[in-house]
Amino acid sequence: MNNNIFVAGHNGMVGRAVHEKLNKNGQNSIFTIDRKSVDLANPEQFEDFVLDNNINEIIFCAAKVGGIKANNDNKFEFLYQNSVMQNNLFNIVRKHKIKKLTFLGSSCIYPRDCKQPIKEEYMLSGRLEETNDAYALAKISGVKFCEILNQSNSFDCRALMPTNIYGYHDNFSIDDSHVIPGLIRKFYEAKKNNNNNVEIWGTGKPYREFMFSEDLGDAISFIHSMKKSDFYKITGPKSLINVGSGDEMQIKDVAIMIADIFDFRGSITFNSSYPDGTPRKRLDLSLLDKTGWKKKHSIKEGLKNTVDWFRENFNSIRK
Ligand code: GFB
Repeated sequence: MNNNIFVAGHNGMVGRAVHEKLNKNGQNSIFTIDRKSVDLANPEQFEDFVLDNNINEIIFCAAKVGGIKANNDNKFEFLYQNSVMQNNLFNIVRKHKIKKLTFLGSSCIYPRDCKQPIKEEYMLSGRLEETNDAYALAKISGVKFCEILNQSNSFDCRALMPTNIYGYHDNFSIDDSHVIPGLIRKFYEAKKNNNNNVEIWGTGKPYREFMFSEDLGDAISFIHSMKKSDFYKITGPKSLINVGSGDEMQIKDVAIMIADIFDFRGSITFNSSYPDGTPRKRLDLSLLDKTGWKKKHSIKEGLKNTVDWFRENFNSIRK
């Protein structure tokens, strides 16, 4: 049977990567919609869209996302907007017996001082990191909805927890972005303006695991298309699976890599009045490995591709 798959959030970095990947694969009908036409926070609009298009599968990449500062400064919005969209999603999945859902969370659902590498079973085993607890709580509720729905055999809700993502179509603003797009923007501006110093937030000591958006898009479409029995054999009914790259680095070293791509020869300073966030969140990828999926890009390639894309699209991108 041909499937009508709705990729929610196709204008965002991750949704775009998934959409492009599915379009290349080509066996199913892929549906997308702009926020101006259908607001996923509006329950009637969301439900009508699903019914009008006979949607029977959803890949849910729509979310309010941002870096450490955006998350910390706007907790209400991060909790509220993500909760409203997700509550509508799960109500629709349940009411209309949507055949398959792939839901995306984030590695920040795990406790701040979690044992490393982080296994899926560690969710809710300790306190959350404060800079992103609001976003994390919304995502934890999504994981829980998946688990609850999967208690009935008629549902198939897969909860994927990606690590820190970067890539094409990211948000390259200084204030709201994640670290890689933020630093790309800073080194680019410094080079352009002959500025000899770039300031990094925090101490530069935390570790992060970074994944290129094209690899995540590939992983999501791979996992979404797995047979139900094969997927649950790996995850069990909880359906929670980490998605990462294994490319873990200290922030200061990422800064040096980006500086090198720009051939920046000035100094890098650290402003510890900004928060570091969680010290480390390396994902355990044993379950992902069992699916047979493999990443295609090293961090070096991913960063180089992203910087090239940023340079080419500087005039039209979100800043
Ligand atoms: O990427 P990032 O904002 O997110 O920050 P988190 C990672 C680390 O980079 C932190 C440091 O230690 C920052 O202090 N950093 C250094 C910078 N310079 C910069 C800069 O110019 N911009 C930014 N943004 N950071 C987010 C969560 O946490 O991770 C979200 O807030 C989400 O909820 C996402 O889960 C994956 O990794 O700290």
